[in-house]
Amino acid sequence: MTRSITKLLSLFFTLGLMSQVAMSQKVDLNIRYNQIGYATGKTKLISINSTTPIPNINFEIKNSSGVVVKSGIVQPGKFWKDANEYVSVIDFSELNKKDTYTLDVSGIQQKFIVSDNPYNKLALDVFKYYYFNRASTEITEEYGGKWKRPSGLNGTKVKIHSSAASKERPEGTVISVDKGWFDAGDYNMYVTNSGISTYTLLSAYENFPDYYNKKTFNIPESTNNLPDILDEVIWNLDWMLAMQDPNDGGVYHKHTGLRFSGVIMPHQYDFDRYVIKKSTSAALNFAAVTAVASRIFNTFKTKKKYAKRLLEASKKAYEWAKKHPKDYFLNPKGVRTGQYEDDDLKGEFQWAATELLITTADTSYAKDISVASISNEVPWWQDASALALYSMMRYEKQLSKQIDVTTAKKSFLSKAEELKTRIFNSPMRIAMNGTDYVWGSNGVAGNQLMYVLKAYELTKNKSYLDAVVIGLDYLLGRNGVGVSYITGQGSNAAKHPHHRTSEADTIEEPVPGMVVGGPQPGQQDNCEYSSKMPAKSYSDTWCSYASNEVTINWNAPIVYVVNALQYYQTKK
Ligand code: 9MR
Ligand code: 9MR
Repeated sequence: MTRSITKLLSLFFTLGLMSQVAMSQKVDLNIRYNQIGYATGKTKLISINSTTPIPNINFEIKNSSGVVVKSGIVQPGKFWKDANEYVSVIDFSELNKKDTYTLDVSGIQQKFIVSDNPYNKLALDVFKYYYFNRASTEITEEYGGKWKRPSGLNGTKVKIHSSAASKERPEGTVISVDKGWFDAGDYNMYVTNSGISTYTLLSAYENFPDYYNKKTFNIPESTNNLPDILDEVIWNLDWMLAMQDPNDGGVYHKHTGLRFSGVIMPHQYDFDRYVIKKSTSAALNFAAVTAVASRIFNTFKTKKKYAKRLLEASKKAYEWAKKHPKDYFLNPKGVRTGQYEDDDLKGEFQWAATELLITTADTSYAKDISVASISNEVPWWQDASALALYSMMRYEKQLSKQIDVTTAKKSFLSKAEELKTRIFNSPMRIAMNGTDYVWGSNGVAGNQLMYVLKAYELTKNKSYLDAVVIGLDYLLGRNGVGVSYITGQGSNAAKHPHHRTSEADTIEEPVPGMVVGGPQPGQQDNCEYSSKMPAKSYSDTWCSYASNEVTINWNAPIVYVVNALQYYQTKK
């Protein structure tokens, strides 16, 4: 090397250093991390996010005694288009001593936790959400702590709405429709959304019976001889059963007032309540869930009768749907509560037929199944298709003579692989991407993780489990806004969910364990947001029902995933 080049290089180097110092002072750096803590023995990531390219700067991690246990250079970030941010990821997987550590990046510090089982409280709280949202019962201090409240929405005097009138049940007929979980921040109940939510909890039990047989969640039924998760599900199943018209097997789409109530506690609710219009979507969701429930309860001596009743109800609802394949729901005039509309029910037909085939072994249901036509997209309330694939994978052997499980497996694994690849390779190391930021995007995030977890259950390929562990960080703070999207979990968790009870009670903290809707650029509520970017379009305000409501369907996959992670983490 000639002298002049050396000189030139050293000049560049000095200038480079100077500009680095200048930049690190200007650059806004945000540390995004999992606020409940990282599990020993698992991959651990923190992201450094910035609106401008990230310069090469030093970082160090100290343990609780102040000893530096890791240091290095924050790599130049990759661009994350959904947030319009640059992201640099620090991988500290090798730190496996449980402790509280401090990360220091250019003078910005953040404490974080590594522990053997970070999932314990989270697993309990996300499940308990269902108990807190029970209708027709008091929440007592013993089970609800400071969120105790009087009973509300006792459903013994519900009217048949004009849209639901029949010869046997004319308009205004009073029926009893008790129990159930409130759908969300509102006090209404919808069979379609109960479909995927209740299935997900049942599926959690079906796939992890050893874990749930021993797991208590401190609910009023905890001392009986059924696993708590099934007791909780019964609370909603009893309501679903009441939503079926015994005369023809059709299922009312929803049980609501005519409009949304004000910000009140359940016991203050005083609108008239109705069952509204039967729909094909309600019948199919109902048929699928009751078929799954029937085969599970049939394994308990004390629940055989219940199992039989569920199966009969399931078959009747399915027959009704076949006779009324296109009774799509839209709000009748004068009804302004949630709609849960769906005019493409191919997936729901396949799902219901699959569950009935598994439960009854009656091959006539196999004739209604065409595996190649089942979409493998991540499921949500409007497209349950992949739930059929999940159940096919669970009963792969039993079904192999009746349907094309090989195709189902290929399709299922190809989607799981795609999601896993996104988690490992995207700038932010998450599965969320582009159009995933919809109303309820955190429900998408949860269902993506559940999908990948199911691939682990099927294949026992550890990379799927690793991906789920990393991906869960997203909901707990390693995301576009640095907020933990689950109430009560982490130092900067959502505090003002669109949840009537939490807003109307006089308790400062919201009910814990609720997954809020999450960022989405639609901003249909016209509230104040600090960004329009899809991954940052989130407002932690009561006002924001489009990004900060909670529902049974967004919590369910998180119940599934977190309890499964706890199972694998503590399994000997
Ligand atoms: O509170 C309602 C919430 O539970 C629903 O999910 C949401 C969308 O249907 O609607 C909310 O109610 C809002 C209504 O639609 C418009 N006026 C403001 C209401 C919230 O305060
Ligand atoms: O989760 C639903 C979302 O996919 C829709 O875009 C949105 C508007 O139709 O409605 C959401 O469901 C709400 C339901 O209608 C009423 N209860 C609260 C639900 C969550 O916001």
